[in-house]
Amino acid sequence: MATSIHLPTSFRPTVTTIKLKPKKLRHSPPKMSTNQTPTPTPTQLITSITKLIWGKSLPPQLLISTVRTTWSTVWHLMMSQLAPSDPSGSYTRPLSQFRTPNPQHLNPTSLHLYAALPCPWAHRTLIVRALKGLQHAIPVSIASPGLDGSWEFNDTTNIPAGPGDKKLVPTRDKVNGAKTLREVYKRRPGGYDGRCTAPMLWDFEKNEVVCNESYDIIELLNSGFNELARNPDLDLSPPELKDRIDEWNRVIYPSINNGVYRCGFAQSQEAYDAAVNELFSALNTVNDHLSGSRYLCGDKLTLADVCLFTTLIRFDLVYNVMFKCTKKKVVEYQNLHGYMCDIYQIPHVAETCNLDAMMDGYYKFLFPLNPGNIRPVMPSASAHEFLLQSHNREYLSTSQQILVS
Ligand SMILES: N[C@@H](CCC(=O)N[C@@H](CS)C(=O)NCC(=O)O)C(=O)O
Repeated sequence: MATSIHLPTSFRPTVTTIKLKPKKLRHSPPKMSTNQTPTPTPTQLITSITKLIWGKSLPPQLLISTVRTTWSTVWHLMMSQLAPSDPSGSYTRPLSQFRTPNPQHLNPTSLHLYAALPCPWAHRTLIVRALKGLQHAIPVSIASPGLDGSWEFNDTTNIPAGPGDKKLVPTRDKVNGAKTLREVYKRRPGGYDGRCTAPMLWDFEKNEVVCNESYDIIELLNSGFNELARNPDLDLSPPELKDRIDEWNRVIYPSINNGVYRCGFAQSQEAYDAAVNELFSALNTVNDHLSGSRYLCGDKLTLADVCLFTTLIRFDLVYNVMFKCTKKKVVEYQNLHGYMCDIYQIPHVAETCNLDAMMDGYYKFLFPLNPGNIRPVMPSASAHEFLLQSHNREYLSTSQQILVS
């Protein structure tokens, strides 16, 4: 039996009906029990509803304008929840709730780090933990993004560990056995109803959130647990560089780290224009500076570099496309790109960079920015092998910093 599809008038240049012949099946179709009605898929359901509303011939103009209005309304609704904005449509990042832990009040042997691989803020903590040689002392559970936008624990995701099988991959919750990160936050005395963000440092003796602000956590990992660290002599925030680190952070955080989010989450053209101009002006400044300096503050890698790196490594993979940071790619900036490869090649850093998990996290889960969930192909210049190419930046250093534990 042939199926007829009637096309709407505007789609009918010469023919009004297309006859589709069903394909001959090579194998007999699976038998279904006669008293079982198969549940329709969401797409079949929507198709049936649209047929009910418009009949067989869909009026495309009406369909398009209806979908446009619905989509845009739902998008604004979702964005107002996902990415709160000020009246001009500029993204305003909510403040973290658990700040500035005092190392003197902490028992380092009862701490557990919750992180997530796509997240640039959590990535900072994984890098500092690895560089300080604290992997054995501060265990980590790695959450994956869930379909409802929250963090969940699932060690059966298909994220490959990558070359050498050494990269971090999602895990179950190793300390609380929770299904979601929200469940962990809620276990604290008094419960919790706020945003359940990663990274989060947890005290499993007190059952309490110690901190959920990445910069506080990296400062703590850098200097708070030297008695346990395998690389205690590495100081990523030495007193003599503190002012310069702060100066760079004042540029990098608003314009680059949060700047890419201000582009991607902008809810007006004006807000996007302001964010994108600020972002690329800051990238130009940093690129110029890096022509004569191996790292941001000279010969020594600091926390400011860690913070810049976690945005750079995601830039061409994700932000350039999905957050419309399109003026340039990092690979087009000679110094920034070499600098990114230089940091990637520091022992243990590449293990914290799961490029597949980063791409999946943004393209497949960050609804509603990519509703089709289609993950674009990885740019070849962002792949692991390319990042291992020689960067020729050693000549910029005059002194040697011991980075390896
Ligand atoms: N200021 C925080 C930001 C952390 C953050 O926004 N994390 C995101 C992932 S990239 C998150 O967990 N979002 C979940 C939510 O907002 O519910 C930090 O630096 O630690």
